[in-house]
Amino acid sequence: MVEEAKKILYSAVQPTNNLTIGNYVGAIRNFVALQNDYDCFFAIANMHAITVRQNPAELRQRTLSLLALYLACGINPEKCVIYVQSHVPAHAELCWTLNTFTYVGEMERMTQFKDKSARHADNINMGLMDYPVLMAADILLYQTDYVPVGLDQRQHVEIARDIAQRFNNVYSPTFKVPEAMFMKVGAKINDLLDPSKKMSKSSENVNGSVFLSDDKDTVIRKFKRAVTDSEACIRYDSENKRGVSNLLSVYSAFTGKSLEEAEREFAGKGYGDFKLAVGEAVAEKLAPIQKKQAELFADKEYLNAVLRSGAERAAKAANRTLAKVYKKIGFYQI
Ligand code: AQP
Repeated sequence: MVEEAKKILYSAVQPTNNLTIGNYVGAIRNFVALQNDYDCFFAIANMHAITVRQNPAELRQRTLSLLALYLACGINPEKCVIYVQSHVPAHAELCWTLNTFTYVGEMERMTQFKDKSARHADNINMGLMDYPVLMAADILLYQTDYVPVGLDQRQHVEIARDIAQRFNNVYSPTFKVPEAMFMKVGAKINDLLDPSKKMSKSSENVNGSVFLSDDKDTVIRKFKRAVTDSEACIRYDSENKRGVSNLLSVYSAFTGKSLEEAEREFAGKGYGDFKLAVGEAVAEKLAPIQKKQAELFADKEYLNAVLRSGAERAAKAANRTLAKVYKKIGFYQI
């Protein structure tokens, strides 16, 4: 019997700031869960990272630290291709080509561009605006079927689909048209102090975000301070009880219990006990990851070997697509 080829999955995380439990729940833990069923490419998106000014030494260090985190969380480099975006030049090359299939007006309307332009008003650079096109290049290079991301990235996957379809219509089918993949629980973890906005690495108030590097006391202190409401009832209602619903999502994501199970567990209990239980569940899960990440981070030789092999495997797949594109658009080849 001929074995059916696995579908292709692509995702990336930027090595910027300190990663939050939002990045873990919305992205990384899903990578681990999906790696057995798909052919996976997981990138460390350092080219996206420089759309906001970075300290070079920190960017280098965070690149390796994110790799160590991927591995510590359980992403297996034997099963998945793990690599650094700038190690595969095809990303920049395809991005340039796709720029000519993207309209300025579309990019100006992107929520993340508007948001980051407001936050970095002194550096509204072309890269910030072009971010979605580079992301389209990332995804389309690998003939990706699914892109597991948090809900904040929905618009960017949509634009990648539009660009792919536009190119395919002008020439002939060249790119697979990808689909975003969102998890039922945790596709958007919100800020603990302002649950109307997503938990972000770059939040102004660090107490609203729980970082993957936070120690147990810090995690528990942050959850204790989380904003709830005055109803004193632990039930999921993301419209009217944003704070409590957000905490239930975190609890569910970190314990594997469903939202209903979590509601039943805390029925009749006070917010104080609830917040403490959420904090403890998160801290318990983070401790072994932090330990493993520190061990891996110390082994540069191993990390470099993973990246060398990842870059080679990624480039092979990416260059196949790029060659097709260059042929179709009429670039003379020797
Ligand atoms: N709060 C979140 N809930 C669920 N998923 C989330 N993701 C991010 N925040 C949440 C998902 O994590 C992946 C990587 O995202 P990223 O590297 O773009 O990081 P970010 O946290 O979105 O970055 P910020 O906050 O905008 O910080 P800076 O300023 O450092 O770039 C994606 O799949 C994302 O959906």
